[in-house]
Amino acid sequence: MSTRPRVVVTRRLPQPVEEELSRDFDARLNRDDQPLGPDGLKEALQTADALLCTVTDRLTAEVLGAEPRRARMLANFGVGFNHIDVQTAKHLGLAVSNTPDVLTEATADLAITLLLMVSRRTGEGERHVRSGSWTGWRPTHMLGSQVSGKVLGLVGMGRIARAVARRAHHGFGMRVIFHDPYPPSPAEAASLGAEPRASLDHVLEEADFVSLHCPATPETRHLMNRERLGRMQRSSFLINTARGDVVDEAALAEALSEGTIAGAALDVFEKEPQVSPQLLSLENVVLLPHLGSATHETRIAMGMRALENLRLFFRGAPLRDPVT
Ligand code: 8YV
Repeated sequence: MSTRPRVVVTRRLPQPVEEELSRDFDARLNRDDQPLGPDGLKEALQTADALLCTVTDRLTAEVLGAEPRRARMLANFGVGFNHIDVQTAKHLGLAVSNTPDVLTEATADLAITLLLMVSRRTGEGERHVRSGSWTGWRPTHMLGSQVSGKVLGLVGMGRIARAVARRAHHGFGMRVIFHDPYPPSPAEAASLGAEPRASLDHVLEEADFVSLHCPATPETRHLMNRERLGRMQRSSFLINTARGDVVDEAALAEALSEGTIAGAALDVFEKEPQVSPQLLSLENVVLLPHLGSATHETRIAMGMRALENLRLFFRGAPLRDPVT
């Protein structure tokens, strides 16, 4: 019998990560990459010492309560952990870690991708060409909004927002404003060309582009509701690479249809992988399948970071990235 800790890996991971996992642990890999579902997760908690889990695993109080539980640790592959009931995990004495830092640059790149896509109508343009509808160049065809020199409003100013600010200010000459209850130092904000605003409403009212970078918590659920979307300018755009829960998807679809705002670009949704049918029918919204951290380099780095936390835990050392 193996004396190495048993780790259930809930989804397929990049090959180098699976190789290291199999070398250092009694790793139960998920070869066919099907989500485990509540029953599979309960079984994993009952039969393994740790789970290496992802955003597709809903680790609710009910699931975590599976008895008798063998697992002592959840190593989350990802920085966001709103799919884990962290309070219950803490109460049960389950350690939880995440993978910050390593996905900051990739996610910031994707936020900028979305910003450019929605303002320059690139999704629409692609659909136009592929459908064979393009009849040729003309001066008034598919005009979008200029990005350079515009105002970017950041909701939350953590690691990813700062990386977005750097790109926007130093790359596109954008003026950056932000609101965060825990702001960066004035010196750091200045180095990013970013100015604080006293309230979220100030950011919404002033920005040409609003990009969301706050965690999904009970307090931020539907932060972007009908009223707040109404505070944005009619010519402005909403970008979401944070979590779907932060936006009231129905209110957003309404705002986009009625022209309350000019467009939106979303990488995350309230009920992934479902996307509200109204959004699917609109041209002024860009829809991506949760690709924020989806580069080879970043997904390998995320796996290695989860591995590092697992190794530390089973060595009895403090976790590098504890979230409980
Ligand atoms: C991941 C993310 O793709 O890290 C996060 O919070 O949203 C993405 O980078 C996803 O969470 C993987 O579990």
